[in-house]
Amino acid sequence: MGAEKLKSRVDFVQKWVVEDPKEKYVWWPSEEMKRRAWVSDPSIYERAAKDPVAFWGKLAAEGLEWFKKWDTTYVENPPYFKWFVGGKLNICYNAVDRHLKAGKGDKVAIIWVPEPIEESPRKITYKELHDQVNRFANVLKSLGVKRGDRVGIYLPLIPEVQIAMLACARIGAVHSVVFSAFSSDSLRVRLEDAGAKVLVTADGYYRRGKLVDLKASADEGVKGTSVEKVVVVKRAGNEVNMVEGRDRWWHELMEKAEPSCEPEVMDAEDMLYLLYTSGTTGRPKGVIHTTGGYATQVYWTTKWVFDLHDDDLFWCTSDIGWVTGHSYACYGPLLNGISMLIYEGSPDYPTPDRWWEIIEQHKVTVFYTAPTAIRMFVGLGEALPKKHNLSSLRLLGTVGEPIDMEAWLWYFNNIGGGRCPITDTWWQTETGGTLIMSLPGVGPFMPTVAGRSFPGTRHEVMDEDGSPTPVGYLVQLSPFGPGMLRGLYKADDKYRETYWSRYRNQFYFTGDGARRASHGCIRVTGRVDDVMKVAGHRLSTAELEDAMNRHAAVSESAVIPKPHPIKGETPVAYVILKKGVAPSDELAKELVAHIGKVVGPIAKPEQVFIVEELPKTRSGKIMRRILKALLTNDPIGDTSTLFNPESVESLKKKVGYTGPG
Ligand code: 6R9
Repeated sequence: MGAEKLKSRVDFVQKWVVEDPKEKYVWWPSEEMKRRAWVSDPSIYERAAKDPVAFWGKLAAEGLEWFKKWDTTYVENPPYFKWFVGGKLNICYNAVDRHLKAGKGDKVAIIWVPEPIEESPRKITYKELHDQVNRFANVLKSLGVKRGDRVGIYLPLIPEVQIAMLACARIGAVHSVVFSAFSSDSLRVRLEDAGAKVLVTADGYYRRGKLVDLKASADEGVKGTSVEKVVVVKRAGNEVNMVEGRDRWWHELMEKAEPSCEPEVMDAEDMLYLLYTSGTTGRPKGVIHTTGGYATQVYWTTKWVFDLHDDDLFWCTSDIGWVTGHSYACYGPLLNGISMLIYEGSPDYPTPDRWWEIIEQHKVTVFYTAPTAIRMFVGLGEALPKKHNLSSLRLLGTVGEPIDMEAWLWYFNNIGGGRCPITDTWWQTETGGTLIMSLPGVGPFMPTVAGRSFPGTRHEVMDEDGSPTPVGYLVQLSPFGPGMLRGLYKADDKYRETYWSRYRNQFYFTGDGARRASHGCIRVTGRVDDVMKVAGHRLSTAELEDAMNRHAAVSESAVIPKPHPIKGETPVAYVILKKGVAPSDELAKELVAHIGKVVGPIAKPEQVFIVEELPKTRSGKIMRRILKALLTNDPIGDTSTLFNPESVESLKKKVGYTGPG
């Protein structure tokens, strides 16, 4: 689609060309959008900035029901800070009971769409959700789970996942959800670190029509951990091995459970959940989120960023195993008492227009997905969405990685019909909720540009020394958002080092690079550390190297993210074999499969190069910059500091380098 044609089709918005050619188009909300939006007055940014702490205090009081009001809104002792100190609440009570009290018990909370088309979608009202959550809370108690205990959740995207999370929150237990496509090894590492007492899992689930035997992975994953009981949801009906005394069926326990469970009175700063995420080391880190601040931030970001009203149907396509699923496919929508849709399966199964069919059928109004999915659909062509009536949509969102111009315009045009603003939301597992975006009633909406700091938060683009600069690192300034992580589980040194050491505890370092854009906006350009985003999934090179080095044939490895037209990035591995091991194509294939098994299928390297040597500095550090340039055919640059500069020549041949030298 030519830019001119696009321009003429968009008549509801005011637009102009800004200097930066990459930001050729800027859209503003229509009058109708402004009228409907919760926020349409841009002065909110200045008002919030005058006293951000008071601003958040007001939001916390308005958005949530507290059992006891807090004594102090914000206390900061960097790199630690607390919100709503002394306040008491229960997030499950706020997400469920409150809506029953308000007479909204019959409203649909969750529409669940199963992958197999023969199965009917399931609708769960707030009243039914309340019943299920109360029962499961009692189930957890009967299994010995107490306030503060950790519960592992390893489930596909079925409503039991939200029920289990809310039930944990109800009794003050800490949930730790593990992505269901992660391997048993990945599960074990997370369960071990969290010291989980109970695991909630399922027999199996469907992915692209194929049955995945989840219980078999769960059985492997709990081996040697502190898990005492396993609750199994019957989802796929596949044959499973139930271990006597350890494993119990969800439906049997639920049938017998008492239907009412008082919500625990939690402190605002009590831990709500752990979510493991990839950092710069081999082991994933347990990001700690607490109750009051997180609830406040996800409540308000859901409401304002997705502009949700009572008649909306919100669909966030993220799996629950990621933070996006936690905040926008569970807590955020439910805290707001709105209806949300969740879909179990693959976007293109059984037909490549499955998503658009779901939007049409259920009349989804606000749709939130990842650029990687959009890029996949760009490749499939415009005809697919055209087959469907997508006129119910009024707002679109993206998350997970920078969105390129082409994907943005395609999404805007073919899914949003040129009507719907796109809010490009920047945030991280660590920030709990989205922090940089454009508000739909305020704008502007610019391809490739995330937007402005959410009212009451501050971000800056800075150089190494902490001075503002047009191109540099993205940092967050005090007061730190209420939904921010409060630490890394049992890894305080790592917490200080990863986020706070660079700017001596003054600013939070995000790990992202960024540029200042027009209209006070920020364009986030991607990670500057060893974190990769592969099809929107966060992985670390160190984690994959660690897994690779555990293979018996491998002596050393380096995993490098390579740009990929659909996935954004894809891992490529350089491997040195142990002495006496003969290289072969079979072995390279086996190493790919090995990563799939040890980490999960999403982490499989696209290529494995078996090499003799890796370029190293005299101090023995692998020069990743060179390994990357070899993959992207960029200039290799200075090799004079290398201990083994001759290694580069043989690597060039190996990877088929065609760059300038
Ligand atoms: C929510 C989520 C965090 C990293 C983050 C950044 C990238 C997320 C983005 C974006 C550009 C956006 N990222 N949203 N980059 N524009 N709108 O994705 O959390 O999995 O922890 O990843 O994702 O690099 O640092 P998480």
